[in-house]
Amino acid sequence: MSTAATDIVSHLEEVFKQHFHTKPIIVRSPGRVNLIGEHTDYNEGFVLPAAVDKAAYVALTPRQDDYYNWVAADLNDTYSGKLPDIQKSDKGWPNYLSGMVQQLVKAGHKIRGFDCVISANVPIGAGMSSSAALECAVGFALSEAFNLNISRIELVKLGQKVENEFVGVKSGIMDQFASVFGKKDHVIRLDCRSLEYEYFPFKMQDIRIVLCDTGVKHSLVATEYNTRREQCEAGVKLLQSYYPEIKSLRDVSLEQLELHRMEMEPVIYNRCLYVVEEIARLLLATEDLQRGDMASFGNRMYLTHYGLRDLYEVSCPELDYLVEFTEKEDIVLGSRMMGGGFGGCTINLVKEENIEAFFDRISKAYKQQTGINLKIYDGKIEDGTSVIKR
Ligand code: GAF
Repeated sequence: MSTAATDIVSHLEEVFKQHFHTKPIIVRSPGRVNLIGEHTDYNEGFVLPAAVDKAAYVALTPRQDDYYNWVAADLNDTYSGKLPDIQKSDKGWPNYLSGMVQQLVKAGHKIRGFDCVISANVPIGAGMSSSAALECAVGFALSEAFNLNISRIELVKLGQKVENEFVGVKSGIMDQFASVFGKKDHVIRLDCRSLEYEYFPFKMQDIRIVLCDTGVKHSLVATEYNTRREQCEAGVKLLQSYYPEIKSLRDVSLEQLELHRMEMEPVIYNRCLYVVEEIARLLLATEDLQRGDMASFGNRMYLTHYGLRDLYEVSCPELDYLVEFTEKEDIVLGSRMMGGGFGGCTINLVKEENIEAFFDRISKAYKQQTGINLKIYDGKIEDGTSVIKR
């Protein structure tokens, strides 16, 4: 374990001891980066994520009654309830946990009450999927503690349902999949239709994944996200009247889209165009990766960003500034906004020899432009969900 992880686990154990008097099982589930393939998962396309070394940690023990007690160690906050009653909370953070409990019960898994402490070092609101990490960590801890034998893929699907049915975001499957199936020094190419996946080595001596956190999270993220999904579905619906075999944008070719462009509202056409291009772009980017052509991979990341900015319209001035700065200064191989959008991080591929200059120049420029201190994270690729201690 890294020093940061060891520190979190000790803190978790300490807080657990203060609140409850038993010895918990401790599990972790990581946040994720996504190299390319954004907003393609719910269109049944491909994604290329990886789990990172920042994770949600959960310490948990079963109780003999039906009370469940959550403690958020980082927030010094608590939340309790009694099964089978599960309510949404205005506090926000308990919903990712309660939502998982609800899904487990709905799926017929037998659980009783439990005591649980959580802590995380995945930055919240940075687009690195702190919520999926929490959901999967809690689901995994409950599975282990109550011997539920939940498979990894079931855990992923339950996590997605928490977002879709409890939290209210119609998100795809990428975040939970990356958190649970992550593999050290590998990216995962996931086919979001069949859920078949392949690991690709991503350990390069001379290239680092660097995340630049804008420090902003614009409002309406969930609403805008759900709207994008509806717009994609509207495009599919129109095309289905000509091509009944089409099930999602994954099945649409550029030629079909162009042929029916005039029948679509421009905004629907733009959304569909971005997704169709991005699915094709990811497949080419994976070939770049296999050939070790990271310059070409990086160029495709820029194209993804322009698509997200101009066609899909999920970027924001802060993200655009960071990406455009790297391009103007010609200091990275590739850069783009990452995740759902409207704030959070950019993901950058940076040559080792340029790392210091990159940190220095981009931090100063961003501060001058926005007044915000840029937070920079190392996107080190780690294993997915695991038990740390029993
Ligand atoms: C968010 C969602 F949770 C993912 O499912 C995915 O759609 C992503 O935005 C955009 O690619 O992280």
